[in-house]
Amino acid sequence: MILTIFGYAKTGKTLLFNLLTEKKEKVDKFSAASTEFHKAVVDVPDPRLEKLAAFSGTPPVHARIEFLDAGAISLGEVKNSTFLDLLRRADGLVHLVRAFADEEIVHPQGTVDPGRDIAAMEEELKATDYLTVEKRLERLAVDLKKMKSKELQEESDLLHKLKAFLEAGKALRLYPFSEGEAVQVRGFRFLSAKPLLHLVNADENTLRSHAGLAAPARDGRCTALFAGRIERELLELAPEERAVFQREYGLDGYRYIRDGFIQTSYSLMDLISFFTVGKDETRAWTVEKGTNAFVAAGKIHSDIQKGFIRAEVISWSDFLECGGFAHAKEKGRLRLEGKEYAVQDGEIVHFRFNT
Ligand SMILES: Nc1nc2c(ncn2[C@@H]2O[C@H](COP(=O)(O)OP(=O)(O)O)[C@@H](O)[C@H]2O)c(=O)[nH]1
Ligand SMILES: [Mg+2]
Repeated sequence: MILTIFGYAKTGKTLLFNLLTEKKEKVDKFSAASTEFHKAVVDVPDPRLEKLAAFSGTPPVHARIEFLDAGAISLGEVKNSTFLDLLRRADGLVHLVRAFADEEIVHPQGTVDPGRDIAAMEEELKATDYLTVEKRLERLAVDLKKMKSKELQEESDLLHKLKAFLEAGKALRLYPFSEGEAVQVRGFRFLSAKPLLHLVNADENTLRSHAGLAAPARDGRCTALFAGRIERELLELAPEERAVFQREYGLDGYRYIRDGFIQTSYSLMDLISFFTVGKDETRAWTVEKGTNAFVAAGKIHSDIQKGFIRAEVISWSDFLECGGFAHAKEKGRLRLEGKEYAVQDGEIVHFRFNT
């Protein structure tokens, strides 16, 4: 899974990237917006997996996420091709918005106004898709004049609908694509169709005043708060000291980005984790919510899917409470499920299959 971080210059994107990936890319105040980008693949932290691995005595294998720090964007500039590609590649977009005050750091729009920036960036994504649609429609019009084609005509009809949808100011993630249509437009990798997280980078003073901006995931969009600089400073302290300073900043219940971010993105993108506990490894797998046992089996290995008999299922906490598979079975806590069973977040699944 790929998540791309983007936003105006100097919103703390690279700082966020560093916190998420434990990298040490340069975070700077003055240099002009750079066009370089950063990339890192990280393990998805999951305390449940760690506990299961400790119990089973096999090494934990985490799910992985690739983070791209796409660098700064100016309005009307998404069309820049390298940048656009970094956004298009993503399974989800993270828009980092500035809400921290700092007179030395110039905001490209002159003032700090996260609500305005959120709206502007959403417009930008839609405008980029609009251009894509328009360009393709022009091409199709030329081709359709030369020859009749049912396929091209269907594409043209659909794109006209999308164009109208965008003209009405709506993001494509709200468009009711049929399964066939979704396949038809997949190649365009529309930006306004991607799950979108607005992450508002505040400081200790603005954190509370912007609390109202935080909104849970809905329709593939959500807004969350982050306190970049304080977080980086706090992480440099020893844990005991950290608690003291956190209290001093009035951030007692503050959730560190490393802990909260993944969960926020998983719920935004409707993803869940299930686990396998085996002889060689204890492993986390990421699938879309509602994925059935048969599809989940295929995620692990096509042979497991082909020979699928049943899935033995138990929640991770029941598994630990019972003391492993054998005891769970004795106690009747292990469930037998068929192909159609929708795997739930945090379940351990043991597939029985014919070889
Ligand atoms: N005061 C303050 N400064 C921050 C915060 N987050 C980032 N910065 C500063 O903003 C500048 C730009 O940060 P950087 O991560 O390089 O921004 P980018 O251009 O979005 O990648 C650096 O000087 C950071 O220290 C914050 O929460 N508060
Ligand atoms: Mg940067």
